[in-house]
Amino acid sequence: MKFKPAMLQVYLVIGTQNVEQQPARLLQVVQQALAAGVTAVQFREKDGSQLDAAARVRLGKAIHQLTQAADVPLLVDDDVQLAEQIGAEGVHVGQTDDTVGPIRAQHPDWIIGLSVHNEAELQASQADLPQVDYLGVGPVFATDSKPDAQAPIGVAGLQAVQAQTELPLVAIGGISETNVHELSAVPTIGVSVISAITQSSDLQKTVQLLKTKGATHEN
Ligand code: TZP
Ligand code: MG
Repeated sequence: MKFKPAMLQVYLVIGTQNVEQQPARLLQVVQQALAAGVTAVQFREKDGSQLDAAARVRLGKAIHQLTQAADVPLLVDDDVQLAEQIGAEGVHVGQTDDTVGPIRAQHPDWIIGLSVHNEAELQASQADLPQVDYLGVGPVFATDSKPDAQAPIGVAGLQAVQAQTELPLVAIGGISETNVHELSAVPTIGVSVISAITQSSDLQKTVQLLKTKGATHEN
């Protein structure tokens, strides 16, 4: 699937750690979020997952069936082999994960995203940038979903990274229905969320709100 910046409009990140370790609940959230209009999904199963390798592949394939039916890309956090086994559309890697060059060489048609915390990390990633489709930038706000998250960079921090790159950006970290409008100050971005969606009681409303207030991409 060819990358388009509009895929970043509302980007759901999810693993069983976000849904009380219940794969069935994860699939339900993904299905409802797709129906509500999310534009990308990332399967992010963190260390300490109760799923063994085979169970991750099974769950990943089940997620992929849902995303394919909705014509939405599925990316896998930080696990090239799992992405290959699932047949996912790509991977999202962090600063301490694999470098992007060899992944791109193996998978010319994948969508590849890279996490960047601030301008210093952007500079440190220069060699990888030509191989990446988009950058995930944050945490913008304080988050309860990532125990090892760095300090929030705020909208100003997001703006500072944005000023230094032409790559499409997706903001992440603590983005909610109540603060998403603050991001509209920064052009050409989308929003990536865990808890705003996994803890929503009205996914249709949540996704629409994130889409209209958070993202400025149309193409
Ligand atoms: N990377 C930076 S913050 C974060 C990740 C994966 C967690 C985002 O979760 P939430 O619940 O949307 O703050
Ligand atoms: Mg990682």
